[in-house]
Amino acid sequence: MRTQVGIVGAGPAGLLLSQLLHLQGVDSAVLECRDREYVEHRVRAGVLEHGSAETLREAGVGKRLDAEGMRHEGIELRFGHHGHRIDFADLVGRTITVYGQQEVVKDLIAARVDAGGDVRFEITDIAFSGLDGARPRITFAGGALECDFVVGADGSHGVSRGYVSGLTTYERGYPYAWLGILAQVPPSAHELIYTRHERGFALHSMRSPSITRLYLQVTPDAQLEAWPDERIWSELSTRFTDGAGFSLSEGPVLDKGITPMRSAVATPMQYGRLFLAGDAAHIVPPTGAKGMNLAMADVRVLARAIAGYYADGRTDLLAAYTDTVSSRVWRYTQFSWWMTSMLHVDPHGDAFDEQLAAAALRYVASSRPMATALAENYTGLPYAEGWSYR
Ligand code: RFL
Ligand code: PHB
Repeated sequence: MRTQVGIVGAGPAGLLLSQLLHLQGVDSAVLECRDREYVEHRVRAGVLEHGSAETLREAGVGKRLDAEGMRHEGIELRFGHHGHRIDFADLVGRTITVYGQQEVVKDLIAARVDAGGDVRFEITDIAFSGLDGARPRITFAGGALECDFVVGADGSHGVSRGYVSGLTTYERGYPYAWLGILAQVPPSAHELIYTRHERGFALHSMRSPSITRLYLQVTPDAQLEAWPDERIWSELSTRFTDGAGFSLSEGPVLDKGITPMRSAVATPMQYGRLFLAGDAAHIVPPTGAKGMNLAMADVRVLARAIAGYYADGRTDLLAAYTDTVSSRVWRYTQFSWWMTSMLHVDPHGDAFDEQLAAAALRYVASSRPMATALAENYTGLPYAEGWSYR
């Protein structure tokens, strides 16, 4: 079997790449180890930057996003018993769209399948060979695929990154994790609320007018068994309510999970004919809502570079891939680290750390330039080549 681009992983990165390549006449096959049901129901990110929403529209998968996605013009930061709105529309003239990652994944799979695209599920034991030649091969249980290029879009636990020789990984762990729930109850506010309470961080988000998404800072070793629903609601309520004249609506919990927090950037993001995209190459803690957006930004650059190779025989865009994407990767790595440190309570921190975090939050709440910097990063930096994909 042959294809032009063999893509490992049917997450936002792999699927969007396959779709963007298709629009430019380049064939690909997406190989995913899980089944379709699993990837379409994995609850994860929820915030699309201005540019990610535009990219999805340009990729031809904007219909349900426009009908069901919730456009937000700002977020609230809550600390020291007060809430402060960061007005994105006013500060930077851009907005975000709240739309679940699993919906993005469903839309992209449907588009690929409708166009006769090759997306294969439950493909296991993936291995690569010949990456430094012109005909790399992907082998897997029961088959093999010969390609011109291999893309590792297999997330943080994937196998692709292990094939990049001379890889350096820059990493930072954090002394906390997020416990996230999805609840069958209308959101308690119209916008996202990021709260720093003395007991720890909490986030109010949503998926639809009837589904709320909530997160709670917990210790990195926290176990779900220690967090029955009543304890979660009680802790969320304490952290959100704190003198703010706000009451949190409760409802049946539909999904529950604990996510460790980590920053990591691997470089180079390529080796021979192999290119890494999305979480396979870098991880950010979720506080800045950047992971899925960064994955999409990588793929825009990669789709252009691969299309440039087929259309004009260009190899310069491919050679420059790591350098091209690195500045956004590090910008968002710094932003995500900053949001995370400012909003969480470090269990090993002292009173000095506490004062620093409070000072950082007060500065954002009181200074238009600082609020603008937050808004600029949160709504997303423009792509180097401008907003439009084509
Ligand atoms: P994914 O989505 O992990 O997809 C990788 C795919 O590869 C498959 N795979 C393999 N397939 C074949 N062979 C193998 N050996 C394989 N190994 C793995 C996997 O099954 C999977 O289907 O990576 P991708 O496409 O790079 O996308 C990245 C995003 O998923 C991730 O950055 C975000 O979810 C992060 N994130 C957020 N990002 C945002 O932009 N905004 C947010 O609001 C946001 N919130 C979040 C988040 C992540 C969270 N968790 C659970 C990690 C909130 C949370 C709680
Ligand atoms: C979400 O809705 O899942 C979400 C929103 C904002 C974040 C992280 C996750 O920073």
